[in-house]
Amino acid sequence: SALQTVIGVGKSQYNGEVPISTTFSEGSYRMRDPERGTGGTYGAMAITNADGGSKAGKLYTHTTNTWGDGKQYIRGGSTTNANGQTAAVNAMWGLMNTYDALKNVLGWQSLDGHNTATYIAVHVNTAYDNAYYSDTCRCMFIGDGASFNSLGSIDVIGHEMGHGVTAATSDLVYSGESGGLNESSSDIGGEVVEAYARAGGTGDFIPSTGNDWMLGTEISRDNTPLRWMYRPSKDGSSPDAWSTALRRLDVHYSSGPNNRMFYFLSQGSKADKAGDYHSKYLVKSPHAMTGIGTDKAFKIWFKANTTKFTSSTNYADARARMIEAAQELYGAASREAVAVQRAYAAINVGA
Ligand code: ASN
Ligand code: ZN
Repeated sequence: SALQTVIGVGKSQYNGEVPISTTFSEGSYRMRDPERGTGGTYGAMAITNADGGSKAGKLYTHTTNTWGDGKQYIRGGSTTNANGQTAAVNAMWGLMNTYDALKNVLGWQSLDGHNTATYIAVHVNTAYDNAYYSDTCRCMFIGDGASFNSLGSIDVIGHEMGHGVTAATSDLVYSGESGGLNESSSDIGGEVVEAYARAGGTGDFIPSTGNDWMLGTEISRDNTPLRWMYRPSKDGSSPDAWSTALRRLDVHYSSGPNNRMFYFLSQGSKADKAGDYHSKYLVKSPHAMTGIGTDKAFKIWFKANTTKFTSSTNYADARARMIEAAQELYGAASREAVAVQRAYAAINVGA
């Protein structure tokens, strides 16, 4: 595309005023970014307005390059929040950071690694409490929420984009243990992008701090996240460790143990002791371990999911492939490979 990216001002709902990528043509600014993806439906990474429908709708355009007002969109409300631009700002900011984290840290471009552009449609359906990825359009749909606030937080967008990466690579089947791993891969992606964005979104490294290890904290109206990676059972439905019962659970619960594995791999864990029941790091002795940091943990996970997993990979396979990935990246007898083994042992997979 001959069009150049112009940086606009976005008033986001969860991250204050943010710089967002747009282009200018035929008298208006358009929410599209040809520097973060080519081809696809819009020839660029883009944000569209579904305006209460279930289809992608129209590309966002505006007469000036200042967008949104930072407020929750209320359909038919007295303030219509600058035509719902705030949700578009949220989406573009989340997508820019997700794209940059994958490219700058891993050298992976867009969903498929080949820079095929994706897009997000916002204001999908009415009072819609969800967000999802569709492989048909290689795009994402985000609702305004009813019991939640607008679902465009960075971790949710990183999560949905993660489904696109998985669909283009391992294609883990979305049920049973592979479904739990598919979901966990998206939760991992969401938290990693959150850490990346909070560090400024420009480096080539995922920091080990900055994210909260909970999915959907910002979209919650009562401070209750959707999922807790450090202790999945806090949601009342997810197990903290693998068992044979796991395969029958909803994929958003069977993801729990692998989420916890990733948390331990990054942050480490401490041996159980009486009275320490609420520790994030609590784990049965002898599986206490030192974490290797989020950057390395993510590089190992991403390599395993995109080059080693198959559609039917289960928890035991994932452990074996993760050890292989760590050995290839950091050495056969590396502490990183041992840490992967320990992190899986801590969730009852292998010894
Ligand atoms: N938001 C959900 C997810 O991405 C939608 C679904 O159940 N697939 O996991
Ligand atoms: Zn998901």
